[in-house]
Amino acid sequence: MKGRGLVRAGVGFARPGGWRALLSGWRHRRLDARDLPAHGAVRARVPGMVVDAEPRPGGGVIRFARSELRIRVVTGGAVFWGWDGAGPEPSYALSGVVPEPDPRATLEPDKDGGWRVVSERLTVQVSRDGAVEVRTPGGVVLRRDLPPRWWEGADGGPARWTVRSEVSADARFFGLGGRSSGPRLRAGTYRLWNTDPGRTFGPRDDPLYITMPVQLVVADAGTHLAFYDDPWDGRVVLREGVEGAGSGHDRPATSAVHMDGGPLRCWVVVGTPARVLSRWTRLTGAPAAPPSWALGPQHARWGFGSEREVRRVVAGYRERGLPLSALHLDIDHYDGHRVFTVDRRRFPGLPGLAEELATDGVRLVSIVDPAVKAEAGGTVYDSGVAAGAFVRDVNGREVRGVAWPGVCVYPDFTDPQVRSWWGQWYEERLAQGFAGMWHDLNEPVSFSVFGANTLPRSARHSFEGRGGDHREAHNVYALAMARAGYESLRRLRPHERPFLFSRSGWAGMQRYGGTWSGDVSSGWPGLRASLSLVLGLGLCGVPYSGCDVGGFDGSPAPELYLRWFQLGAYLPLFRTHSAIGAGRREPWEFGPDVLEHARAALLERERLRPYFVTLAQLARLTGAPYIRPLWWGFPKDRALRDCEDAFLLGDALLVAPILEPGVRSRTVRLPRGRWYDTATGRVYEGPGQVVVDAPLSRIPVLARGGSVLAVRGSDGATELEVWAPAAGRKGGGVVVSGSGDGWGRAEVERYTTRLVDGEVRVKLIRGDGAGPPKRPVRVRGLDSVR
Ligand code: NBV
Repeated sequence: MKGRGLVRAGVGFARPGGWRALLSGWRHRRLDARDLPAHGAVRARVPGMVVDAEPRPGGGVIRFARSELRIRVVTGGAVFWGWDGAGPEPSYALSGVVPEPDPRATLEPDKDGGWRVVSERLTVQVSRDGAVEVRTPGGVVLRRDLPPRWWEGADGGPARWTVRSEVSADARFFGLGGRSSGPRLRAGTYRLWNTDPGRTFGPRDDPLYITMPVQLVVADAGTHLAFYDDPWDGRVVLREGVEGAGSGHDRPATSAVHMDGGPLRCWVVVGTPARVLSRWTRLTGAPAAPPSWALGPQHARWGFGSEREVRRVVAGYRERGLPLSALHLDIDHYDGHRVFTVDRRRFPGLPGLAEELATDGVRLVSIVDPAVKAEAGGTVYDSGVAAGAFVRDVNGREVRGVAWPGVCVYPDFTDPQVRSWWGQWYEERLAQGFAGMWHDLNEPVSFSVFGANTLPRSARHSFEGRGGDHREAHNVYALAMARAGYESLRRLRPHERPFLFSRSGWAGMQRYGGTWSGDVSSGWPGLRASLSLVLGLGLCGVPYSGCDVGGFDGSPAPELYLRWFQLGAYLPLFRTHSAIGAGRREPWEFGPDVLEHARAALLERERLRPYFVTLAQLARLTGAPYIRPLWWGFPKDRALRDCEDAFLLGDALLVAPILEPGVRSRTVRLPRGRWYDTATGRVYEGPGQVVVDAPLSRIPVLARGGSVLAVRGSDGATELEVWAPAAGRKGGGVVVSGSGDGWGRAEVERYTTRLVDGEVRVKLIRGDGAGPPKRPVRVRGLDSVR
């Protein structure tokens, strides 16, 4: 980690703080010293030897000398196990309904004195001393958790625990939230503590705003996801495996999870990547599908500063014929940086401005910070005090921190009443004309000159009435805030799908909305980090995200801006944004060539809008992220597993962004099948590597032979773009439409494609057979194959 030193510096903007941040850091440290038990001398505990076992639905309880293990296989290929009596609930990650135990799973003794739970899709083998293996029905070991160790807290403090797991030597790790290097996670230590890095970040900065104990493991033996459902602070140490290490034996890849407290419980989901994500999002909740306008191009800036400037920028888009779907207002539109207020001098008529922009098809989105200025007489503060909404210390006194408005207090979103209290304030935002919410600084951040830039670990939280402290609440703070916002928007605007995205979060955050990169640094490494982050989050079940196109700070060179823009156009959240004092990010600010190429990217994004709508709905229905690593359909292809510089957009497209300066062509690794360069029509056969052109005007995008994708035709109606299948091969695709921005039923159309006598036949699959497509069809690529 570079320079995560004592004093945090801004990037062309000054963070507030000074003596306040110094004092606040010092106070937080004092509170923790007073209110948290110190870790005394402790001895490690292991489960000991097996004693007996008792069947229960889906598995059973296996008792050991010093612990007990509950195992429950649930329907559809997932298994839960919990040590020391831990059950699946309470959990902030789960969507509420714990799936039914699989009635066919049976608990059986094994010949070595251990036990196993056998089910249709997996077997869980438990050794006499408490190692837990997950095996395929064919007996191949996917994961082996060695017996855990606990360190009981002296003075009744929480027990820390460690689990070391082995997976096969060829396995690759993905996930752990939004990480800046990857998406493949190399050997190293990854902390599980949501963190504002306090400055812009690049590829090696870790941790960042979203961490989660979710690992996706892809190996020849199969794919699985392991989730240790524990929000406490912790770290994961990954080590890569070595095939044929010493005397020809493989050295397994390993993961060691160390947690500072909380339950030791784990969910494992096995299957193909698509199945795993589907199962995972059924457990933790379907990803919210944003309204279709949130799939269009968006623009933000910290520091528009006035209504006049907003009008000027929006007019700039209109006059140049550049599509724009939403414009985001940052904290500079607040009165003195106070949440749920408006600076009336600079923004005298917000609802009117919103109406005016709406006539241009532009929605307004508002930033929402959780910290509330601690000032008697402040409307939000007074109402929060009356509602008992703010986080307190052990003695019941408000815990104060420092954020943009100055000295602040923090709502306790783990309290259901506080969530409803907070939610009422969204009415104020809607009344100002905002159509969507952008949650920021919810790690949560309290500026500090030293120590952690968050709340003290001893701060008390409600935990739905159970009680707990910030060590447990920290990582779920933003998730619970997102819940407050989402539920309130649903109540206030019951006929509209909420648009909400949040900088921080945890497992399950997709239920309420999406996220974005946060303050990615403006440079080529930042561009690469953005892609890693978005891909990695998708594999954790959070499909809707994007990055600050152009980077948050500084002034990107025109080429960097353009390449970033061209990548951004294929990410779910496509938004230009930058810091106060940073250079401009409007496409016309980089010269006429960049403007023309950016226009092409914007128009292509709009042409693909029906495809993005389809992907948003498919993410909701199946958990499949919009953008996926190249190995998605071929997890056994090792070359694809290591490929990090290209991705699939849905089933149909492969996008190969340019991530370095001066590059005008690049190699692209292709998964199996036929691929067309969508710009030149050239046809390629995968698997393999090809070199494709990447002039400044575009980044390479390839279409899969046989695919069907929904695009916007010149008359605005949705039509089908069909890429010719290879002779003798079938293809197909799905179009989901019909739900607009509301809750109407999404209609799913399934198509098949075939090449017959040199013609492409497209059929709509219906319950009673197949029929003609419902929409105009445009066949592409046929010339290349004739
Ligand atoms: O609200 C100001 C910024 C925002 O523009 C950015 O996108 C967030 O990630 N915010 C962080 C707070 C200040 C950061 C220095």
